[in-house]
Amino acid sequence: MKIVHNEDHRLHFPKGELSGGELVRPYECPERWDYIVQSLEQNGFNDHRSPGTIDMTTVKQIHAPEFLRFLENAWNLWEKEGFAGEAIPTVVPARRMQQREPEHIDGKLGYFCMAIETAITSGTWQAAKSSAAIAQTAQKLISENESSAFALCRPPGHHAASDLYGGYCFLNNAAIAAQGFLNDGCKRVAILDVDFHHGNGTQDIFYQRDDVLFLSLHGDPRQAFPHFLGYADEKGTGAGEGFNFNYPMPPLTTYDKWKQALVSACDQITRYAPDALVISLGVDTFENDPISFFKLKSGDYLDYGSLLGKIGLPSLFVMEGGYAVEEIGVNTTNVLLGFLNS
Ligand code: SP5
Ligand code: ZN
Repeated sequence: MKIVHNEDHRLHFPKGELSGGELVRPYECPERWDYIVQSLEQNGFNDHRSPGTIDMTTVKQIHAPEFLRFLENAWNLWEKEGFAGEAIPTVVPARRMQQREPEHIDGKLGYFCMAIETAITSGTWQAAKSSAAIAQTAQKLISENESSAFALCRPPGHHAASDLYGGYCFLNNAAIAAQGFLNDGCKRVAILDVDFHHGNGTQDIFYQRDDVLFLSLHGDPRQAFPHFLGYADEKGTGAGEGFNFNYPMPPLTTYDKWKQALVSACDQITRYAPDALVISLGVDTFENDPISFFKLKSGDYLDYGSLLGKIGLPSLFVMEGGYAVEEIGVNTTNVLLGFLNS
């Protein structure tokens, strides 16, 4: 399996993440990438590729122009104000307030943000563009006949909607890849999101469409981030009705229960008969993840990787979350090994 990545992710590494009322060292850090690369190399994944340049035409099919303009300019506008820290919003357009993009950067940040733990820094836009390009390059490999590929994206993408960043995400790498598959001739694409958190951005982007099936297994939004999307009764609207599936699960969910949801999701994918499968691969379902509450063990990742392989579709793995840094490598690699040995 070809692995696509480069070093640009290091350009995005904020000093602070707002967590428990403190600015802590971000959970989403460059070491995550280092541990994954190390584990891949130890397990014989040595077919590495660098991404090509980003295809903005496809990105613009997923993200709003004003949002892309904002991401590109946010750091410059912030710096011009002479602020000492990193760019974090302080005010948001809550219920019954205007939904209009302000001119001042303080207003713009709140207008485009869905979760304020995510700081913007000088290198954020370049890192986000490279991360999307990684997903695009891996997608192209599959469209040109590889049966699978791994896009080692950082920063992740599944919380980013058409015009929202947050949850450590800026551009929705998986959604951009799915759109790339459609542009390259696929009629239908399925996105299976196995990150601990609901893929609110991906769901929102495709909620009214029937050419992309979205399924997400995640912590119940009543207890888990992102809290405001991911309920089981969200089924899609308009043409998209019946093409969105959520599997929220409670704290302390173990692999036997989680696997039942996965099997049910796999059945839906098979019934949909897509031309390609995108897997939003987060390993924050791990029992020792510092910000999540499922109880999967390292061996479970091998098992579910083989279930994904048995679906038998061209499959693109796109890296999302996972914050138990020491084990992120083995857990990620196990999914890919299980997939290849299915
Ligand atoms: C891609 C991805 O996995 N994004 C997740 C973003 C979650 N951000 C905030 C999580 C808040 C969890 N608080 C629990 C703290 C326990 N120490
Ligand atoms: Zn996550």
